[in-house]
Amino acid sequence: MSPSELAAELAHARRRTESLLEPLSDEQLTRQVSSLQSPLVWDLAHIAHFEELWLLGSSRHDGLYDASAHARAERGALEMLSPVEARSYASDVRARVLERLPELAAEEPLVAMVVQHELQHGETMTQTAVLGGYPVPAPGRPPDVTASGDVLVEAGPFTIGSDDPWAYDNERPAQVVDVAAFRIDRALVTNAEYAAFADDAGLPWQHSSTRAPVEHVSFTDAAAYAAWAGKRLPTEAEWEKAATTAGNELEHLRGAVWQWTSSSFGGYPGFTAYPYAEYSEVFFGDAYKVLRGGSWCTDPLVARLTFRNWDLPERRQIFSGIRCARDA
Ligand code: AVJ
Ligand code: FE
Repeated sequence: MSPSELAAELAHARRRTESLLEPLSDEQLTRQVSSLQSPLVWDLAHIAHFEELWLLGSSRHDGLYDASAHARAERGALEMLSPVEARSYASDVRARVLERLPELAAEEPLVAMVVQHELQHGETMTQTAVLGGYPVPAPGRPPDVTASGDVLVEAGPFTIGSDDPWAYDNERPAQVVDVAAFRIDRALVTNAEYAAFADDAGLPWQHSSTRAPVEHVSFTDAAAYAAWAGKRLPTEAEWEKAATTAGNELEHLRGAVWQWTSSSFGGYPGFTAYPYAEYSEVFFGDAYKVLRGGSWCTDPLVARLTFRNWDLPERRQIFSGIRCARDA
């Protein structure tokens, strides 16, 4: 991408951040609404800190806005920049980045990471807004399910991952993998379907919008639902193969809810951390489960078919739902 195209992507990410935060009061920006989420003003200054660190070479706020230095639950007690200070920090960093863009264009993956980092925090901040009962960006909920039935994906090789400059380290290197035949549902699981399972399992579950995809389910809930329905969750290789070879037959691949897979988060063979191990590598192992697709508030620039999201199996604050699969 040219410097001006990169500038446009940076501006797009900033507009999303600003439109999300603009309707909120200083009190809403500084309050910690959940131990799972940072105060919104921490996210804002952290976005600026990340951009300063990776695109300008060092950060004036080392430590305070380093995600690995402070657990989310503790961030409400930190001595943070105020909303007005955080906004001016972010715009000051951005102005200096724009001056350096002609040189930075040679390091497109770094700029791509910074743009996508801001967009991903936009989704994290939207989770916070939902938990806090604050105004959230449109559409505010996933679109209704209309599809039914499933699709057979024949056995055979396909290319998983991506070597695109915008792909994260955890998507690289693209490689051919073999996948046995399987079937995958065309539709996401609806609230009505999930309610029948919850009723049987004695789980508390209430939702008025029966045709909407179920949202805010944990991995554990999703796997239990799939087993109850006589199905299973897809592996992430199955999900990506279905998405890239039969994607037009699957409803709401992205733009509705993230879809849990049965896969743990790990590096593909040949993985190398870029630009730092704390982005992906420290989360590799059995603890984290992979989600694929994208939600109603995931920016299309992030919601690539190769993009890998991850969270702990008990987490429900994310916009997560279910698409089932089964053996062919
Ligand atoms: C990819 C959503 C799991 O929020 O921990 C934000 C994204 N990484 N800042 C996360 C991220 C660094 C990441 N997820
Ligand atoms: Fe971050």
